[in-house]
Amino acid sequence: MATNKTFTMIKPDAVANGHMGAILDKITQGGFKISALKYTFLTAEKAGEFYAVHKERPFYGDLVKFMSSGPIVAAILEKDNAVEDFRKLIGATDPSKAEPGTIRNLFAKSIDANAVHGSDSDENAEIEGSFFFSAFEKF
Ligand code: 3AN
Repeated sequence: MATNKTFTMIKPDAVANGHMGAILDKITQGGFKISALKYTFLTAEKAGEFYAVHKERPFYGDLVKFMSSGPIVAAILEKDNAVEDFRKLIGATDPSKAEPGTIRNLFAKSIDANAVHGSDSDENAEIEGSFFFSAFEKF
């Protein structure tokens, strides 16, 4: 079976609430290999660029403000069927609708502060991973 990749961020709420280690553990226990990892920070400008696809949405301004409010963890993850399986592991965008045991069910408080990001397609996983990592940082 083909191995493929997805991209994730542990968002400022989850980092601030001390869930970084627990979330990385759920990711590795879920069968994902960590191909790249970085503890970093998005400026408002960089967050705006990352979420440019949502520019017209009413929550865009708040999303950019929130994503630049504190440090984040960025990672590229590898697994068969990575994009779909990771979205299953994190649960629905709105944590109140996320299945029990999913990362958002366990660690997220609201639809905007929802603990983690997960790419929605192979194509976006590649674009988002390359936004954060150079070829020398992917293993
Ligand atoms: P997901 O992260 O589950 O793929 P998207 O791509 O639809 O969700 O939305 C990107 C991010 O925008 C979400 N992770 C969430 O932080 C925020 N967001 C999405 N929908 C809303 C909403 N209705 N109100 C506030 N924030 C939202």
